[in-house]
Amino acid sequence: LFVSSRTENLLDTTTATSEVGWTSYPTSGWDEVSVLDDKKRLIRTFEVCNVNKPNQNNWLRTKFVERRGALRAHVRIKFSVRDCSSMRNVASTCKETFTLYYYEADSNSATLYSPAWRETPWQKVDTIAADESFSKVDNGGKVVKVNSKVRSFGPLAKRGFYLAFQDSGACISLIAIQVFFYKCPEVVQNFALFPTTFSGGEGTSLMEARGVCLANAEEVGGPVKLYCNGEGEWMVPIGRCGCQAGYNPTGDKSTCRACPVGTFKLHTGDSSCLSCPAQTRTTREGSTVCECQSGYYRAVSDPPDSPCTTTPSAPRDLSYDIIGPSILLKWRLPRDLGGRSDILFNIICKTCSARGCARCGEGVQFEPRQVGLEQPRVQVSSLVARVLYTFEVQAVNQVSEQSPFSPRFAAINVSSSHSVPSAVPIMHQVSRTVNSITLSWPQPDQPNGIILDYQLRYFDKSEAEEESFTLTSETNMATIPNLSPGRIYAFQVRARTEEGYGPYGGKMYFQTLIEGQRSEASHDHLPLIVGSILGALAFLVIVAVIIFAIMFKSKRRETPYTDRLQRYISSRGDQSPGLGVKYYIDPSTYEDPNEAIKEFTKEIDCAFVKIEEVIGAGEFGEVCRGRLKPPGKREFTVAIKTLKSGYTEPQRRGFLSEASIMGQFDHPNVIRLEGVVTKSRPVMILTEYMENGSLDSFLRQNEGQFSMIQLVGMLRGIGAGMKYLSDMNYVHRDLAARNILVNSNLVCKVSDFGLSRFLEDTASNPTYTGALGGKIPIRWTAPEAIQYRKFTSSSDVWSYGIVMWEVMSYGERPYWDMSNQDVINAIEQDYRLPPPPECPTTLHQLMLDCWLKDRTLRPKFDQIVSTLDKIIRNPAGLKTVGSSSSRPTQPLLSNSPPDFSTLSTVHEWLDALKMGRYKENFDTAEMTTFELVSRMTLEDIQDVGVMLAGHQKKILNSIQLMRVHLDQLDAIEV
Ligand code: ACK
Repeated sequence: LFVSSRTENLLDTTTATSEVGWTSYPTSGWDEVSVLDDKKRLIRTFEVCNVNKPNQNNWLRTKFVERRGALRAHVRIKFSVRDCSSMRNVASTCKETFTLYYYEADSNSATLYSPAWRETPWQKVDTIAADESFSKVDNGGKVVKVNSKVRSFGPLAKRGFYLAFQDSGACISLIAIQVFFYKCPEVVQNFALFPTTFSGGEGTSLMEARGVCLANAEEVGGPVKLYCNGEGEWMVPIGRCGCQAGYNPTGDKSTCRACPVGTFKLHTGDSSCLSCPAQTRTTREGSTVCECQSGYYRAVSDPPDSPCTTTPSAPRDLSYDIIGPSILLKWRLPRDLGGRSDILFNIICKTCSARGCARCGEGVQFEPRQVGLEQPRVQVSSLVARVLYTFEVQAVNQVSEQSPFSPRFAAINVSSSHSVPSAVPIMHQVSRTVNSITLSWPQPDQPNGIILDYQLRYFDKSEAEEESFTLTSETNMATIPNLSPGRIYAFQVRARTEEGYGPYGGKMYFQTLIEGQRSEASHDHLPLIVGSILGALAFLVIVAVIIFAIMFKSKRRETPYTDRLQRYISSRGDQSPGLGVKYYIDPSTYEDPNEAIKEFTKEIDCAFVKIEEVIGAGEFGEVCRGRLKPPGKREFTVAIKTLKSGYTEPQRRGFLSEASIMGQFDHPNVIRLEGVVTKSRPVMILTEYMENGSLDSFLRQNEGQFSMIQLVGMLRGIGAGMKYLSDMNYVHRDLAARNILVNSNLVCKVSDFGLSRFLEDTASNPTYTGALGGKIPIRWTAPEAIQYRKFTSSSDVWSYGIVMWEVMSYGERPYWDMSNQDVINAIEQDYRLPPPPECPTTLHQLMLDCWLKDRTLRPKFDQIVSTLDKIIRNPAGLKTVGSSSSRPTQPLLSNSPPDFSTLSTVHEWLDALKMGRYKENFDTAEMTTFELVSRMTLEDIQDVGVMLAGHQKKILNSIQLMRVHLDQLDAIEV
């Protein structure tokens, strides 16, 4: 604290050591006299005593007094006056008062004549009378009664002033004159420093002083002020400063000290640093939050000062009861809930044989549901007879998504004995009229007995599902009468045997004819399905996309038409990642794009946003780093994309559509939208800030710096983000390392939802084909997307493979300096990028899988993520490194089909197909010659234990080539 005087002298006669030298007029008036004061010190006084002469007008003027910033001056006068009545021979005009004046001037310019010795140019302060006059004269000395009076005047504006004392016939002695002013001294109060402030020009003035927060303190609730009153006293404190988050106030409220390691402070204010909560730590002083210890996490909804938690351990005591045709799985809560109470359970159903396990089809039904179970039990029905099922019960909580490990689970085998028929896989429309539809369907794959009849369930798509009707048919065809014209109906069918009903198949949608249309019949099922659905398609796309956020997803095997159909076949949700599936909605389907912005983004008041620094250039304007301080929340750093001024309306829409897309996503590996500023200029998009910028340049700057596990961790993150986006039905179209951002924890997030925003599915909208040509990033794009704009999650998988290659080569340019045309030609001839130096074989194999020409054979993002998880769990597999191929020795790898003329054994053939892992399976099944292998069907391939659909197709395709090769040999022999 600073201590300093509240007053400052401008003039003081008591300190004068020689003649004070003031001007008196006329010379017969005031006189400067030296006397001894009561302490026997020599002091200078001014005296006048012309009491016996009338018409006195004696002036005494001080020297020029510099104002020195004072706005109001105070004069303390010590003086004595003699009592007129005590003196003999005094004129009747004897006075006992004098008058004080001041005169402001910008320089010391007074002369003997100016300012004039009369009242007018001067400002009168007061007529001053003694409280006590004196009369006695004692032993030649005077018994002097000293009066002390203070008078003040202002406001002052010029450089200085003179004072004048006017006597009109009194006997006065001015013993001491002091001129001073008041000021409030510099002070520290509530963590703010207030500067020295002079009192105001009026006695009642309050002078405002703005406080400046001390180091590591900041204003709480507006500007910080104090007021200085007329007597140099601070009063009326307004606002205050408080120690910033991460800083602790000292007891005297004068400093803010960084919180020591192991403690944190979340908010600005007077609270103290607190010890880190359980399972958290800080590594530096001044922390605002404690980070989670490794293996522990905070869910998005957890407050930042909460303890960190972990994933639950496995459920306990998993068992089952048989209840009629179903089973009831039950278990006990895990021993360790990870420190949370939000536990849920997911069921994974597999059918296992000696050769391996596969996921159950969608026929198996779970009640109340398969994922996100709150209670430790689930009823499972529609199990197929004599099949060994394995049920895994996973325990998950809100932090499971953040853990790199798969959830822990308990497993149990159940062998089903009852035998309801399996689900009816598909329905075909045979014909339709304005008020009826005729449908047919195949038998279930596993009838498990004699089918007695089928039950058909249907309802008007625009009405509630509960309003459904049923109809029974003894054949696998039925005509549904009494429908309304031009309406879309949902249909499902199930088969019944003596054991009961099987499960319903997926919903399929068909439309009755519109009045006036000719009735249709069809004889060819395949074109019929496409044809009849197409009529409803346009309408359904709009209905399905815009009205229903809940969309449909099918796990059916791909056939040429399921690609389109599967959007209308509802899923039972058995593969969904969380509770219920949410699909991305293309903002361009909104008639008014501003509606999409309103729906998916949060408007931020630009007063909460501070732009700090430009960090790059975006497509529509600058990209900046800045700070966002939402009301009542702590300030944090954000990235700000701005829209440059002078934009057109389509540019504004294009710019903001990225926000409408991003705003629909919520995943730790997808860049998070904080909000948009559209109500003021510049228009801005605010996203979370990623300290390390884009992945490609980050890797180039840190070449060779990361461990293999760190690199795989980055790939896992990108894969998880893409799995989320593909589950949302979002196709990115521009996945590349330059569009991945990296934060300070090395977490990679998918960003840049720009390129795809104007595009519809171009397969159904060929108008875009030409227009887009120049925009395709050739090196990252799958061949079918380059050739005929077939952009799908599978083409994103191709790009993901290129990103893997970029990561493993620390940001090398894919295909180096080859021209785009050379790249297209090389890919067409089945050449692929070789493994980057030191790249483990498993990772390069995964890249090659992503670059399979047939997109249906490429892995899905969930498979990519689980493959990388396996690698992370067992990093020993990363040790195998193939011949590292730097560019000059081996430009590109050939991935062309094996040439049978150079292959002599089934083992060599499997190796050439990169399916060597199945050698033992083929040996066990005694498939040891090309003759035998060439006769294998899909079922045979499944029977030898090839369970992955991609591998089955790869082998089957090659077997077809093998047949051609063998036929040619036969021909030659003939
Ligand atoms: O490689 P960079 O530093 O990272 O340069 C680009 C630049 O802006 C133009 O896009 C950077 N950038 C974009 N979004 C973000 C973000 N959310 N956080 C940090 N940097 C970003 C990018």
